[in-house]
Amino acid sequence: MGNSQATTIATTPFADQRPGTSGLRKKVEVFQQRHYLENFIQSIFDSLEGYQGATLVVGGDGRYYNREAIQKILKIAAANGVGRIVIGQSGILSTPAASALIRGLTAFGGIVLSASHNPGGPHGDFGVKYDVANGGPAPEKVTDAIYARTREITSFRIVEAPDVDIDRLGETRVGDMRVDVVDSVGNYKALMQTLFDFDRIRDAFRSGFTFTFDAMSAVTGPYARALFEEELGARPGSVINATPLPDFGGHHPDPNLVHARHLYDLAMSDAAPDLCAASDGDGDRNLIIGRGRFVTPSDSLAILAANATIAPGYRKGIAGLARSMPTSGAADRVAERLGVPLYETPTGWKYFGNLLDAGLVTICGEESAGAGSDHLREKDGLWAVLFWLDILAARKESVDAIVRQHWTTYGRNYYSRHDYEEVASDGAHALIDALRQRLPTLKGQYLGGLEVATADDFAYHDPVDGSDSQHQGLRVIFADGSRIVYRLSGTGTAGATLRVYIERYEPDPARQHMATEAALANLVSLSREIAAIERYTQRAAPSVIT
Ligand code: G16
Repeated sequence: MGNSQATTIATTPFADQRPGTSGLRKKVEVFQQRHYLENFIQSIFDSLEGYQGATLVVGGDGRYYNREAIQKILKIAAANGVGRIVIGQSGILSTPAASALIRGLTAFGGIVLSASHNPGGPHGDFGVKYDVANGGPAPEKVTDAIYARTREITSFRIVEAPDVDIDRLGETRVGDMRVDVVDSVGNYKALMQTLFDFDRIRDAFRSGFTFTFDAMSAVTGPYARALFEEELGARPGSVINATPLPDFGGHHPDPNLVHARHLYDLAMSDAAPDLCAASDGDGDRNLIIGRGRFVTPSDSLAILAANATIAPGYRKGIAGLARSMPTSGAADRVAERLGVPLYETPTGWKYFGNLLDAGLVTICGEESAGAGSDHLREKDGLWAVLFWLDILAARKESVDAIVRQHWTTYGRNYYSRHDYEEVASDGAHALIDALRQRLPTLKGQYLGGLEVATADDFAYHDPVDGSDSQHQGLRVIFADGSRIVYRLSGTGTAGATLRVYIERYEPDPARQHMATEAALANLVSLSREIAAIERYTQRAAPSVIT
């Protein structure tokens, strides 16, 4: 059957297909509406040029609707003249593994099916993200074009063909298009072996280093087993919740102190392993907790950067660091000491792509539990865990000792994020609008005893392609370097989520061991007052604190 047998099906646009921080994320029921997914996929093709005959990578985190979506994508891709699609076996590819595969195959791009750390299942979330040839999320100009297309689409093209057996490795065809079902893990594992000293980590495990990795019934299970247990010799059973489930076992696959509380409790108990770690639904986030010591994502980024040359893949040094604006300034101090530039970008991994491609940045990361490097163009959960393992194996010190020593050298950035989830969208937008208007008046004022040094609406100028992104978060920066940042999440699927990021820098080693809540108490109450959070959201307290 050839592409000539592709049929054109009439459709009508949906008004709500604007990609967010990381692709289009909606409830499964929304994606299940007739032609909803078809419209979006066709809009991707309609917005691209030059994909005919080319290779695309397709895979997802295995969540509910992954398999059905893949079959539809195959048929639409074939009808649009794609040359070849490479799929992870059973439709499984972690987000970083998809990025690595796109790069490894020099593919045209890829379609990644995931709603990341959001819950799955028939009433959970689903998502579609388009990755470009560098293996990273499509930049804004591409997602804007896709969105514009979704507003005017009138038809999509699809071939009629039997479903592909995506569980069986090997080559098959859909119409004229070649389909290769490949091992989901091998390519990624090989890449990790080039970056870290596997022998050193193996020695550490042989000498009794203890480790628990929670795959949260999500995509990293097979990768983590292959890497940690089979390759590196961690004790069998070190990887828990290792089977990817379509509903993540009913859990929220978000590796933070709320949804991975059990891991935190384990790490704080007498039975604590040397390292506890976890990753999220699609494998790009990470959680690091040593025995008795939680490492904030912002600190983790800074510590990886400061110790980078320990790992063989980074021995040559780092060109520069990047962090998203709301991420703490801990990495800035490392960059300063290393004498390399630090780039501050808007929230969203896509903003790191140009910096990495241009070789300006080697390591980057975000407060939202993401870190990564120029080895691919997504954040990478298992990479971060392997990096920590390699550093721990080399330094032969505990996580706690390494963190404390880091603070002594660089100072500590006390940091916390308060999320007001699923608040009414109108109220959340009104809060941001009202605060934005007041920003110019705040400078020089004393609030809660602190002088406001600057208050602005963060805008980013991409030094590589010259593009500008406005309205990326409201910042209130105090004279002592403390900061409160407000922005609305771009990844939620119900109502709006207000994120408030609170940070205070403490250079004095004698004052670096307070509880975070106590260290930030004044700023936290200030954060509520400045933006009148309760008045606009009817919430007296955040739903999640990380
Ligand atoms: C995505 C983006 C990240 C961002 C995070 C949270 O991560 O790739 O860059 O920090 O969302 O974004 P927001 O604050 O807008 O909700 P993931 O892990 O959800 O793909």
